[in-house]
Amino acid sequence: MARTEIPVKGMHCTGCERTLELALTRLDGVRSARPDRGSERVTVHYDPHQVSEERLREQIELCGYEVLA
Ligand SMILES: [Cu+2]
Repeated sequence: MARTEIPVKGMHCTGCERTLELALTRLDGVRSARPDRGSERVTVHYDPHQVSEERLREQIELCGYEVLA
């Protein structure tokens, strides 16, 4: 299991956080996703054999949020 903190711009409310949590945990291999709009980060625990960090970032962008760096 791997852990990453992805910097995300554009989360404005609990609805945004919920949207990203659901979109990420829908992916195979994602155990948990914890968006935090205060620190503008999403912490994800995932199995790198099942899903890549690149795929996690893509999923966030598909929801309309900007992934930084
Ligand atoms: Cu929102």
